[in-house]
Amino acid sequence: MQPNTPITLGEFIIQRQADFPYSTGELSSLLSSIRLAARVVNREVNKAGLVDVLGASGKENIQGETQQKLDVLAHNTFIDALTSREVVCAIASEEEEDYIVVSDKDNGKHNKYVVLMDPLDGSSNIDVNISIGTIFSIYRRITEPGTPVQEQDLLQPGNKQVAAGYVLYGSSTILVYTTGNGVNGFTLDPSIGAFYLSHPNMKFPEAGTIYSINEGNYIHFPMGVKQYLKYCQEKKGNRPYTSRYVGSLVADFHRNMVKGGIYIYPSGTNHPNGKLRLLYECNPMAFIAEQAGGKATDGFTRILDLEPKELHQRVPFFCGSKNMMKVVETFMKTFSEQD
Ligand code: P6P
Repeated sequence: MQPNTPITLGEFIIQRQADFPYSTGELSSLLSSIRLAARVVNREVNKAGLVDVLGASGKENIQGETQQKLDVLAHNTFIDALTSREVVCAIASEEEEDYIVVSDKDNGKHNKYVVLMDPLDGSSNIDVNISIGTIFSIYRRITEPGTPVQEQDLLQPGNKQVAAGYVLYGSSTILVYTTGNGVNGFTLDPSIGAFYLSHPNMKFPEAGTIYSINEGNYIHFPMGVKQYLKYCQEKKGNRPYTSRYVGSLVADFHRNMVKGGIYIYPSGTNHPNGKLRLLYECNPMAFIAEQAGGKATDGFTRILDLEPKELHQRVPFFCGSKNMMKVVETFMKTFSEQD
């Protein structure tokens, strides 16, 4: 190993655990299981194109095995990895209507954490080779160890998260996460399956010029968003705004966090509560955004303070550089009476 080789994700998790002397290692173990599943999903995502090239009907993969839809495969991979480590009592996934009880037993391990996740967000982009992502959110259970898991263990406000992160399967694969002490990004070296610290202490630039929104929905937008877009398009000066929208939340979010920008999926006449899910898309991304010095609201209220009502609840989502968020929220407040 070269002397200046960056620290691996595994070493980082252990190092950070040492920072918490009372930590008993379960969260570290949980994060390691996510690391393992990300490597497996990355391998399958990178093969997806090959299946299409071989003209497989999508029913068989190149080894003749039954081809699972990639998002179901990602779901199963993360579920298997999380349930094998005995530190998770329940899991909620975009792919399952109800949450999965892993175990109620109080064996001193099982009773600690719940995980909510979108195993493969933006999977409609797979067949056009556009980046996709996994999003995860981690809480401590509320109910007593050894008692049955209840919905309240899953329906917690985002401000109770103990960790959150995403995996972006892009030109390279990067795992970005926070445990409430800043945001760090780890890039996968697929040749040896190690994630290396490539983006230490990530910060949203306070200002930015990129806005990410599906302008095809313009006629459905609230007046505040329509006026904000007008402002962006008329903004003169040496840094005019740029529209960048991949159609994959993790890709748009990550680019905006690196370069400075804002992502908006507002409510509209076609999406009365917006499209994105509060528990396993907005809350984890909002936790990361705030830890990186950014901001996330539903246009009016901090995402992390929203009280969840049901597992797959949708909310409007505005997230990004603080200065851009201030401007769009001013438009939302000013024009909210006109909707
Ligand atoms: P639209 C993908 O389906 C997703 O949940 C996000 O990843 C993405 O930002 C958004 O929906 C795209 O939605 O309506 O613009 O196609």
